[in-house]
Amino acid sequence: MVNLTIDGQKVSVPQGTTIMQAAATVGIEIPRLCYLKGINEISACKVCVVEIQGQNRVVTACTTPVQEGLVVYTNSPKARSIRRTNVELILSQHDCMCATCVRSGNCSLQTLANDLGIYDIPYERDVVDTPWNQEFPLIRDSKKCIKCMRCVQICDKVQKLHIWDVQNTGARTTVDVAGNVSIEDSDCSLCGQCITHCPVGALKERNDVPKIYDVLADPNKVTVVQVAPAVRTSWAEAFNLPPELATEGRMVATLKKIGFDYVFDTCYAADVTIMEEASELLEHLQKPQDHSWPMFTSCCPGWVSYVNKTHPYFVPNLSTTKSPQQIFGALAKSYFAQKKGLKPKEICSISIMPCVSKKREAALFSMRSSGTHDVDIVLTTREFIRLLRAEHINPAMLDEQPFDNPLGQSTGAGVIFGASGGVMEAALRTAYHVIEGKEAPEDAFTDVRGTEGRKVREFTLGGATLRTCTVSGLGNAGKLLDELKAGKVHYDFVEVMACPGGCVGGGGQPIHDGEERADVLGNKLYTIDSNRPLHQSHNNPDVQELYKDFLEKPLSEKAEQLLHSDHVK
Ligand code: HC0
Ligand code: SF4
Repeated sequence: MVNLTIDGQKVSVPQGTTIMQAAATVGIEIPRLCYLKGINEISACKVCVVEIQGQNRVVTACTTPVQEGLVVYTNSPKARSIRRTNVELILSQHDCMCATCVRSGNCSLQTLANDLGIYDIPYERDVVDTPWNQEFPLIRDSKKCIKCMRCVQICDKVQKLHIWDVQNTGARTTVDVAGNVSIEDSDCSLCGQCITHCPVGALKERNDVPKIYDVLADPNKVTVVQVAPAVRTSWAEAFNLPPELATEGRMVATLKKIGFDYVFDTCYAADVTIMEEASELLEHLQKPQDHSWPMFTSCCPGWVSYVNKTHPYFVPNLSTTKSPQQIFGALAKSYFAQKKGLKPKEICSISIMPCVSKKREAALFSMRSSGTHDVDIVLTTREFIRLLRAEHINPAMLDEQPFDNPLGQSTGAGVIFGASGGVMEAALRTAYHVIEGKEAPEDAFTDVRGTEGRKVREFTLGGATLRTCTVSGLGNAGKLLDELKAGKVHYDFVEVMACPGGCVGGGGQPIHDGEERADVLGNKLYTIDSNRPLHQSHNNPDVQELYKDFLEKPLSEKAEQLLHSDHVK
């Protein structure tokens, strides 16, 4: 152990610990901006400077290891003054238009400047302004970039896509798309992890909220909104609602209050996805020679885009079942439209997702089985929260309301889609029922849960062994694909979600700088599953009715036309 003193407190920590980590063990949080634990520990911002007694210098706490006998002052006049200068220099290269910034009120630079009492910037302003396609689902504002390198590192180290890189040198240093290609031509999966790990407003999703106002004001449109599983875990944080008020019913009430005509649940469509995907899996198992192995889930558009762009020879392995978002859209503009005597184009289908990639998925040419876009507008959870605020809705004052029918009732299987392992577990619950002719025990497949990068399990179904693999994060997915290609590993059914931890950790979720919350939010979904009366997609009465009245059976001609895609684009 190494003994030192920080701000007058004795600290004893293992060798190799940084001063920043050592300070945290005694509750001292040293200000920082670029630091991301385990991902970006490069002292780029130099905000975490601390003074060492007896040495006429300051050091960066995030990269300096402790030494025996050090006496550290984290907020001495010298440390504070240098920290202040460093923040002022960062501000001199930053577009400080806070009132019009998407991250105002949730910006680590703004908080630091306020905490340090910086009300003026005593340096010449020098802000880089690079053009960007404002129609692209992911927007980069170079004027806001503080060159902290977090986006570069999260994309390099976790997602291993290497989309961002440093450009230019000296005062003109900035970050841009690597390899001199446009973002549209890059391999970007739109997972949005660079957005949720940016400490400022340099990265954001395209703002589609104005489209909602337009459609709400259009008397010729019927608005139909679906809400993704993960959104119910996080929307209420912005309103500081206690758990007893942060319910699905209150979320529905807010959407009704905004004025949407029908409020439905993506989890219903997730139950339909399972009916189709589990049937596909069984067909593959029955005729193994006719199919590519393993079968991959295809509900995450970040993953589907990744396979298409980086490992296209694996596209035939993707389940042809569309994602719940797109299944919902297709059913809203066919089954639901028919029930209500509406034409597809009279319906505006809106989805609220924890995801940026869903904006691109909805716009794909292949996602127009109703003859028009099946999903017209996609909002992220953050945009949904902004919409609620703009409508000055106070959710705490609203009574709970149920989802509308017939696309609103879901089982716990549909709910857990939002957590890594959820699609796999939901599919296994239904596959077991079909093969064994009875319901699986409640905890039969809980072993696939959790946010580990790769989980390999084996289950016995109908006397045969099914080898499953659940992967989250594109870095882990790339490694898996390479091993599969080299014949090093063999699985039957593989679930991949692009975002670490699955959709609950999605790139459209509320941002908590420096915190990874997929575990906590995933557990909320498992709690909702436990509290649902039904846990298997095949037991959803509304899904049963859909097949009886409209689709006939899974993988029927109509189901294939509306609910399946070859995912080639
Ligand atoms: Fe997901 Fe989904 S689970 S991808 O993360 O499958 O976005 O929450 O809505 O579509 O259901 C996102 C979340 C969804 C879809 C579902 C799947
Ligand atoms: Fe979107 Fe979910 Fe895939 Fe992330 S894991 S890209 S949030 S669908």
